[in-house]
Amino acid sequence: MKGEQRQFKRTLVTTALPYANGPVHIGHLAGVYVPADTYVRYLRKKGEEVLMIGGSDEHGVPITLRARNEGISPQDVVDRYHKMIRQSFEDFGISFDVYSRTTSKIHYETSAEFFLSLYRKGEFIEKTTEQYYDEEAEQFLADRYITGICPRCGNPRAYGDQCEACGTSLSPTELIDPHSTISGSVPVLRKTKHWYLPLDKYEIFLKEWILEGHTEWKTNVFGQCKSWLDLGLQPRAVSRDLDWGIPVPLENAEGKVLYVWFDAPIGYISNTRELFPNDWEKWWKDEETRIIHFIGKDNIVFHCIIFPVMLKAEGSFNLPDNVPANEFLNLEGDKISTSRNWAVWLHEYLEELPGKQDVLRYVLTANAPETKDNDFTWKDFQARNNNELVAILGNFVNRAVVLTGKYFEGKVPQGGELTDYDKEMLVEMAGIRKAVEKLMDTFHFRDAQREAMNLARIGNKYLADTEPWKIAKTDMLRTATILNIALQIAANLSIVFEPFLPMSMERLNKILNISSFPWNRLGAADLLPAGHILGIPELLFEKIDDATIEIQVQKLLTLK
Ligand code: B3M
Ligand code: ZN
Repeated sequence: MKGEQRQFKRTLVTTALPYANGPVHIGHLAGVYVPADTYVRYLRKKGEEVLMIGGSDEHGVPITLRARNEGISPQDVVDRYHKMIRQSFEDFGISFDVYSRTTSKIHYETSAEFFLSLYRKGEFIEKTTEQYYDEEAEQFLADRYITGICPRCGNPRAYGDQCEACGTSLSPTELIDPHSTISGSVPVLRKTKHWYLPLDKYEIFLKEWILEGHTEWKTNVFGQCKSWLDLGLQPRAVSRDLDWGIPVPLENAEGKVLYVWFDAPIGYISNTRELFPNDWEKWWKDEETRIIHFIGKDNIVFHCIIFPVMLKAEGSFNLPDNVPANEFLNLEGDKISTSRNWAVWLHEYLEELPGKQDVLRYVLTANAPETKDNDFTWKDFQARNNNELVAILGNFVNRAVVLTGKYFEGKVPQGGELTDYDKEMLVEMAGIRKAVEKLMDTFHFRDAQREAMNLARIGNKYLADTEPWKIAKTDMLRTATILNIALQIAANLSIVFEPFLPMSMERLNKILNISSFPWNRLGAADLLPAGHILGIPELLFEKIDDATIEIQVQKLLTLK
């Protein structure tokens, strides 16, 4: 499929499954869930068949680490955070069709079946290697459970997989003077058998599929894939010696579980199955379905290389059509970090700035790390709220509705003849649909939202230029024409902003006394018929003052 655009009948959107080892923060929203939700709402509004899959990733070492630190079971940890994460997403209007979890029964079954299907095809290599074992705790040690001195920089607390001081990725045997974090003892090397997925066998296929077949992928994604492929791929273990995870479904595999990155992407499939037990396959196997994975940049290799190899090896699944991964969002100039508590947590945001979900959605899209890392600052948050949402969008809509109340008793007036300026205005409005679609279809949500705001900006300028409050003194027909146009613009804004600001646009629809229009009406100058009675005017957004922002800034400063 080189170069040509394929036509698809339906779209499956998956969103990275967050680890249930902590709550979610603005970095999660900005990188994955806001763009995915915006995209899905846009497709739904266009009347397309689309499914949005989410869920919590409940396996892996970070969860067992937290459980150990808190003296509770891994199940307790994931129960707590799964609930919290799901609630935060719901609060921010992330409109999953299913949000499930990787400890579900159907996920255990689906993952085991998937593993067995590859196993029976002879896709795995079985290999015995030496790994660190804690003789006191009587268990093999995951890389994160081993600390020692970094061979590069001498940091005494480097982990078996990475030194966080100098950023080097390590393997546990490189650590000087290694210790187990479980018992503190010095680990010994012991033989252990694991199953490996031979990624190298798929190198030629991957090169053709990505480097030739998907040149349209975002450059940050394409570039990362290319450098992995240029370096050459090695077989990867898909099992671990751990007591938390999905047991390897084979005889003589006691104490072995599937590697979290093997089972987690299968979670997308399990959750589709959970939603449509009988009809799930059309979302994964029908060639008229396209799959889009929304993820952050640290997950690119898993979604563009490893999971596709798993799907390809299994043989009956579609491969992703696109993986619009984002870069990272920083906070006030520093990397967001769960362990240092350097984050804006969604549940805290909602407590402290109640009702302002759409403001955050707006700011995160306006500042989305689409092509490079970006920074969230509270000052910018305030400025975008006050200068854009309040001063442009909210102000325009309010003026149009209030003036109509004042001069035409809240009824859409019948306009008269159009001036050249009116006509120009309407032509500009008619052009917005194509412009926004082009950006949305290529995952440029930041520019798409800017284009939407531009319509409000044009509307404001139109009112400022035509000054209906002055004209009303002498020419009611001209006033009617101007306000009719302004109200049509307001109704158009409710369409174009709905994917971005769903809660506020629901309120705008109430103010305009309309139910939401389908996407293909965007650009029309006859959305509101003359005589239509508007609802009660109300401010869409309110100013955020310096004191409110100062509280947030101070809260972060105490963490420094
Ligand atoms: N839980 C990693 C992460 O949250 C991982 C994503 C899984 S997606 C299948 O970054
Ligand atoms: Zn180091």
